Amino acid sequence: MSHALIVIDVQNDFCPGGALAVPGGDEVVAPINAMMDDFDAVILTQDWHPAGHSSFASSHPGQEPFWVIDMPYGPQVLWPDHCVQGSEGAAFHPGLRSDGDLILRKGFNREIDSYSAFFENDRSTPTGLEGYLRTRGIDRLTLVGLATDFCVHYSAVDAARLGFDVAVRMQACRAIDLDGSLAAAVEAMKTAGVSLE
Ligand code: VGL
Ligand code: ZN
Repeated sequence: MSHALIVIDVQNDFCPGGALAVPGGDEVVAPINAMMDDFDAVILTQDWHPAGHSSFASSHPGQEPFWVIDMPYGPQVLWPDHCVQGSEGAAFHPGLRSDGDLILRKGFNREIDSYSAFFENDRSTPTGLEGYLRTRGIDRLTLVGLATDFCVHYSAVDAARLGFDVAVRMQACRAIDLDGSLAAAVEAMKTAGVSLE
C-alpha cells in the first residue's frame, strides 16, 4: 500500500498580498517542495470558486467578511472574494513544484462551500478524491498547506473518518486563526485520530 502527500490550497490568494492572506502562508512552499520526493503520490488541491460564490460576503448584502451566517447545511464563515476560477489569486504560488500527480479542484458549486478535499461543507457530497486514492491503493496520507484550521483541518478529519491513516505535518501548514479556530482544529484533529507531526 502506498503513502500520498496531499498539498492543500497553496494558492496566491492565501499567501501574503492575496485576497485571503494567511499569515506566513508562503513559508510552506519550500518545505512542501522538499517533501514531495518522499511520497508515492502527490496530490494538490485548489480552492476554485465561481464569481458570486455563496461563501463570499459580497454575495450577501449587509454582511461583512469573517461574519458567520446560517446556510442550509450549517454555519458558514463569510470570506472576502478569493480563489475565483481562472484568476491569478486562484493560481498556485509560483514557487510551488507543479509536478504532482493530480490537481483536485473544490468549491466550484455556487451554493455550497468545500473546505475539505473529500466532501463539500454538507459533509456528504463527495469530491471524488476518496475513490481516486483507493483505486490507486493509497492508504496513508500526509497533509500540508493552507489553512491549518479550515481546509487542512476538514480534509484531515474527513480522511480519518474514511479510514485512511492520516498525519498533518504542522511545520508545513499555516493558520488563519479566527476566534480560536486553530486550537479548536487541533482538538478536532486529535479527537479524529489524526497524528500531528
Ligand atoms: C480556505 C477559507 C475559505 C482554506 C478556503 O483553504 O483553508 N479557507 N476557503
Ligand atoms: Zn474558499
